[in-house]
Amino acid sequence: MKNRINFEDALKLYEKDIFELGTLADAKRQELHGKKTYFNINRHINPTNICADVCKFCAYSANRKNPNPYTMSHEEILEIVKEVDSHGAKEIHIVSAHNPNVPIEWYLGIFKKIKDAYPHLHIKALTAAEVDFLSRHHGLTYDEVLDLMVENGVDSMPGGGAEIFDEKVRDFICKGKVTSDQWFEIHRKWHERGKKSNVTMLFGHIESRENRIDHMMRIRDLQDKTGGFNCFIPLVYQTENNYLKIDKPVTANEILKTMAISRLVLDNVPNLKAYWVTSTVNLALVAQEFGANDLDGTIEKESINSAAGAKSANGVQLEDFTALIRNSGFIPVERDSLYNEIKVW
Ligand code: V47
Repeated sequence: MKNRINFEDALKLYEKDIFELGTLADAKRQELHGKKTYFNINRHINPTNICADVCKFCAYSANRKNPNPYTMSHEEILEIVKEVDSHGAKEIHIVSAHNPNVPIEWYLGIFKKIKDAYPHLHIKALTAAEVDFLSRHHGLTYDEVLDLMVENGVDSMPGGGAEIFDEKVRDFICKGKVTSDQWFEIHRKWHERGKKSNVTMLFGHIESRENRIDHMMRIRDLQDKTGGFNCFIPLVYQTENNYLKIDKPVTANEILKTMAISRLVLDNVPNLKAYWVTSTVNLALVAQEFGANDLDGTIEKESINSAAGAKSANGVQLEDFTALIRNSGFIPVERDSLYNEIKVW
């Protein structure tokens, strides 16, 4: 592609004045999406917090700091889905810890049960980290796990488990979990099945600016080959209740610059999500001026980031959310999980 930003130039963008950078990212956003800001009506379900892996940044898994292990039954999960379906949710986002005590049927059978009862709901489920765990724990290849996902009704994959792809940082924050190469192998295989996925980046902990740019470049490379990523989601590290000792949270200035740079570097990824759960709603609204065109959704309940201090445990009200987007000068557009427009609010 012509005029692509290379690694060195991307890094230099951090030295620009924040508003100048915002203007550049906004131009790209406007070219792709105008003033539209997408969101969906969704529900996050986190069915177990028992985890075979130990990620230093995680406050969600049951461990010494958070000793409240739980594993939901399929009936409990279906009860939640029934309720959220009645509220008009269009997407169920299911992400679990890596539970070695349940059969693979517990992980996969629930998707089929949801799909059979609610064929209109989009199931976004299983991060590449979970796929890797299921493959290792149950002696299956990645292809076998991915085929089982498709057979059981998973529609798309969330972007979790990406963390930071730089191997040195990754080894420190989440040693033993899916490697960066494996993470990309799983998403490549998923895309080869004609399916879409998202990709995240966990930042604001021990990683450097170089590590962030390297992360973006690796995403851009796979996207050139498959075109399967719908959305890039920079996740702001939440500092509470976990084993990474980071005293100073990353500044709003650095968050907005990182968002803007990702909009410019990831020229082949159509959507940039400001995930209000980790950035706060206020900063997510400002991020609309710095390249972000998607604010995730109403969520209803969230356990992973709220365990680490985010104010997201109970989601956000639809009317409040759309009013906030509109009052900040953007057009709230409800989308489905594949970014087809449903309704302008
Ligand atoms: O991979 C864990 C992150 C992710 C912390 O695909 C933390 O649409 C901040 O991937 N501070 C799971 N983040 C959530 C996720 C996601 C969320 C929303 C939308 C989508 C999507 C995907 O949560 C994990 C990890 O990177 N996480 N602990 C923490 N202390």
